[in-house]
Amino acid sequence: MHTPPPHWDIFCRVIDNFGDIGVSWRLARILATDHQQSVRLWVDDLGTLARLEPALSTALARQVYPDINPSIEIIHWAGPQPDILPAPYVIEAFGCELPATYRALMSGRTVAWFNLEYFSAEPWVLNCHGLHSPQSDHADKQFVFPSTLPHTGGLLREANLLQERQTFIHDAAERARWSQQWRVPLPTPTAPSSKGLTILLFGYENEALAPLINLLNTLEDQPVILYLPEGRLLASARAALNRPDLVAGDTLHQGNITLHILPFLPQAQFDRLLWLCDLNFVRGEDSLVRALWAGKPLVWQIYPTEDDAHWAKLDALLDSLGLDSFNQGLSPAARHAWRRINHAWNQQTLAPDDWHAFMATLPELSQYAEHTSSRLAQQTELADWLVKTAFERLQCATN
Ligand code: TRH
Repeated sequence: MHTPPPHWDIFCRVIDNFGDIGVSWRLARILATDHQQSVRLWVDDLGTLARLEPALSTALARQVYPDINPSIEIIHWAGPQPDILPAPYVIEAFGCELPATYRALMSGRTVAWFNLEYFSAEPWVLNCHGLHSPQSDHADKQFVFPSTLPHTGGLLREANLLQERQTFIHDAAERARWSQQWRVPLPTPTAPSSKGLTILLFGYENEALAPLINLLNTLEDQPVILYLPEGRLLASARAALNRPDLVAGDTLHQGNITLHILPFLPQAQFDRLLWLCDLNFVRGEDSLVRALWAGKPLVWQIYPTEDDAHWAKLDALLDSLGLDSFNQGLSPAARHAWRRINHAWNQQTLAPDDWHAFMATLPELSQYAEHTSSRLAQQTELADWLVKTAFERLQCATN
C-alpha cells in the first residue's frame, strides 16, 4: 500500500560544506512551521544534516523529524525508491537532478516543479527568476533565484525570526540560559567608557586572520571577544596564534582579545550567535542570509569559484545593500570602506589602512545594517513565494 504523498518533496545533494543542506533544511522547516505544509526531504548525506540537527539519526533510511506538525520526513537518498509517489510540489535544490524513477512518476501527480538556484544579487537574476524551462516530456521546471534584489525569490526568513531576535537581545535571562545550554560564554558587559567589540569569525581557511588579530590587538583599551566556530578557519587560527592544539571549548587570552573556539551549534542556535555579535564574518550563502537578518555589519567570505565569477557576485551583493533608492544608502566613505574590507578578507590580505577605515565607519555600518534588515523584511520571503506560486499553479491546473 502506498501512503499519500506529502505536499512537498525537496531534493538535496551535499556537494561540499553545509550550504546546500543548510538552505534545504531551513526551507523544509519554514514550509512546515510557517505554512503548515508537510514535507519530505531527500538528502544523500545524513551525516552533514545531523551536524545541523543533532536530533536526526544518521542510520535510518527514513525518519520523521520530531515535534513539528505537519511532519517533515527525511529520506536518505541513496538509491532508487520506486515505491514513493511524487509530491504535488517538488523542489530540486541547486540543480541536483531528480532520480529517474521518481521523475518517471511525476506526470499527472506533480503540479509545480521548482529548481532552487544559488543566491545572487547580480542584475541578470531579475530576468531569470521565475523563468520556465519546458522539458522534453512536457513537464515544466521553474527557476527560483534567492536574492536581496526586489522582484526575485527573496530570502528565507522564519515568520517569528525578527521578533525572536528582539527578545533575545533584550532579555538577559534568556541569553544566560542559552549560553549555559550551548556552552557559549557571553561577552561581559563593559563600562560605557570602554566600548567592547564582539566578533563572529565563521569562514574558510584565511591568511588574513593573522593580520586581523594583530590589528585587533592594537585596540588596547577595547576588550575584543572573538567567537570562532570549529571548522575550516580554525586551521588558520592555529597557525596565526602558533597554537596547533586549539580545539572546540578552548578559550585563549591575548592582550585585549579573548578568543573562544566554539563547538558547531545546531542550526537553530546559529542565529543567536550572530545576534550576540557587533560584527559577523560569515561565509557561503546560508550564513550570509542569517547575518543580514541579524541586523549587524557583516564581512562575507564568498564561496570561491574556479572562473573567478564570485568577485562579481560579491560586488553585486555590496551594491544591492549599500545603495538604497529610498534613502540613498551608505555614505561614500562607508560604502568604500565596507567594499575594501570585504575584498581584503576574500583576497586573504588585510592592510592596516583598510581595517582602520572600516573601524571608523563601523557606527554608520551598524545603524545601516539594522535598517537593511527591516527593509529586506518588507520584500518577498522565499518560502512564501514558493507556496503562493505553487497554489497558483494548482488553481490553473484544476480550472
Ligand atoms: O558551509 P558553507 O560554506 O556552504 C557553501 C555555500 O552554500 C556555497 O554557496 C555552496 O556552493 C557550497 O557550500 C557548496 O556556508 P553556508 O552556506 O553559510 O552554510 C553554513 C551552514 O552551517 C549554515 O546553515 C549555518 C550552519 N552552521 C550551524 O548550523 N552551526 C554552526 O555552529 C555554524 C558555524 C554554522
